[in-house]
Amino acid sequence: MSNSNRLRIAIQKGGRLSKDCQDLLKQLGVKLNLREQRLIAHSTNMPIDVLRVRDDDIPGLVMDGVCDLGIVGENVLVEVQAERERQGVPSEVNKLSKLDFGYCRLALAWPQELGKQDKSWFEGKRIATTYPEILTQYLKREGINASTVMLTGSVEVAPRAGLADAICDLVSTGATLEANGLMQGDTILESNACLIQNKDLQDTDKLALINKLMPRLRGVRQAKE
Ligand code: PRT
Ligand code: ZN
Repeated sequence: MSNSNRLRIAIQKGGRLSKDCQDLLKQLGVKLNLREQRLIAHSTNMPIDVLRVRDDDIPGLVMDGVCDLGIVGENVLVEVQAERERQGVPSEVNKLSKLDFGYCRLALAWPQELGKQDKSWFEGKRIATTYPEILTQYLKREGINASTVMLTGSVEVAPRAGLADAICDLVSTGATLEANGLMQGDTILESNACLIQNKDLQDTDKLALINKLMPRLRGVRQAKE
């Protein structure tokens, strides 16, 4: 458990969610000194510390109680949750809110020249992905016997490089798939950034602070609508 009496929030250090997370904290009235490249940024006006880490580490930090809150893509949350469930380590969190940024979908794709394909085409194929747990669950659900090839980056080049027959990757505009001659198929998961809380959090001061921030968050979200 986090033994600090300051509320600890994990956000992505450098990546697609960083700017939106920082903007959101600002809109919630949390003043931060983010100038230095430090792991921890202390708020100057509230008892809050912000931990800036890789997005993949955020669910685990919250599940283990190292951080009280975290902002992460649902894609990463679901993947880490499935992996930890399999390992028998704590994998639950309280999902406090969906956020209005980081939208993307996890979708299957294959070389365009093969034309339209249905699910049966995937039988016996190799599918490259950064999300092997989510993909494996989908394949099981659909009764497809295919293998997964784990890649942490450049998933879209895997078919051309001969590493896999197809891919399962995040898509937002579709430009990456198009640039790599890939055709988009089924969406496996739709994802947004979300705010998560450690499910065992009991510290009354921290809970009171979260209760103060939540209406502000709802206000920020409504203002955007
Ligand atoms: O270093 P760290 O591990 O923290 O970052 P990362 O490189 O793992 O993640 P990052 O910063 O790329 O993405 C963080 C989160 O942003 C993801 O987990 C998603 O929740 C969300 N997100 C939203 C996206 C995208 N949109 C997205 N388009 N994450 C990745 N992409 C990639 C995708 O993998 C593909 O390479 O963008 C490309 C496709 O984009 P389009 O627009 O060409 O379709
Ligand atoms: Zn990552």
